[in-house]
Amino acid sequence: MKTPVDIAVTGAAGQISYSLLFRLAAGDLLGPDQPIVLRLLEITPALEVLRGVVMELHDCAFPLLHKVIITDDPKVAFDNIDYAFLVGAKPRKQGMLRSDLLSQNAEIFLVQGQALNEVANRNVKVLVTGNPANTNAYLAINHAPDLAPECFAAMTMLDHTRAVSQLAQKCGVPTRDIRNMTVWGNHSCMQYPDLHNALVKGRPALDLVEQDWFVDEFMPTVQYRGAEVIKARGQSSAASAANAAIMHMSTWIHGTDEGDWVSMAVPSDGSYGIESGLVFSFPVTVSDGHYHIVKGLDMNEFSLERLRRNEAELVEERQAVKHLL
Ligand code: NAX
Repeated sequence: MKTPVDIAVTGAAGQISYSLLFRLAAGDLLGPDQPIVLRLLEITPALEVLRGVVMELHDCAFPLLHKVIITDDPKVAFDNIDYAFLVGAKPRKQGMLRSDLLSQNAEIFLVQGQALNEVANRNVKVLVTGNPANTNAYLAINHAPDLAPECFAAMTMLDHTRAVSQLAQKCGVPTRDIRNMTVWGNHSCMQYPDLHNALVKGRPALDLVEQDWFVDEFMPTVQYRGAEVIKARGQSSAASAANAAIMHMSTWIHGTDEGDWVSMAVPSDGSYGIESGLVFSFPVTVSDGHYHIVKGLDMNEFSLERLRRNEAELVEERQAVKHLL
């Protein structure tokens, strides 16, 4: 029997976690022979609900679930962990300014960055899902000076899979026939789902779909998909977000397929003119547990303009939390 691996999940009593925890315990991330310890973080008032979720986890009798720890202390949650899913964040309430939301969530990620810095494994992989995900990841990186910035990423994988699915449906092919999809920028409606490099069964997507469909249907459908789900379901995306979180972390661990890439929001190294350090969604390949931004793609003015708008939005978000940096 292998030694159990410790995985932290924050916001563990929330809706995304209600799907994520069960998939982790079923072995969907680390495979059928790797036992895990789940270290679950919540705010104190949500611990009672979390106890109910943990009862259900135990009731599944998952063979791989070695132990579950619940806590409201980030240092307990992150103690010696290899993987962290930072899902927990405050939702935007009616009348709340975006800058207030940014500030309140920034405080959460400041504290969690510090705790990760103190107690997590030095090779930890930290995936920030809680919104505003890119800026929250930026905050955490800034408060974890002893961890490499490459230990962190923010989630744009749900935007990526939404984009893959839309293109596959349009072309009448299974999603496995789509390659080299890219979602650039911020996990917000500003994001740029880009078809210029996407391939459908090896053929350029833009040879198969009209430019009008790309700009007037595909792009807004992906950008506003979250709002459409809320409108229909009355609640925000949960199972699909959990799936994307597992897919992001799994790709980070096991690597990308030969000839393909995925979208991940990672600290910029200046590629495509994006300010270094900003957490920006790029096309990335992964090998040996490390992500690499895909370089040298041809970018037309339409694409560059959308990258610049995303960069400007992220700089603005950073400005709103600068008192915490
Ligand atoms: P819920 O409101 O259902 O759950 C959030 C949980 O976080 C709550 O149980 C809350 O008590 C907990 N929490 C709040 N502050 C905390 C803290 N300091 N430490 C630990 N836990 C804390 O939201 P849910 O639907 O699960 O969504 C979670 C986050 O994911 C939200 O910020 C949401 O906007 C974001 N999303 C991000 C996506 C992405 O693609 N990056 C897509 C899905 C989702 O909208």
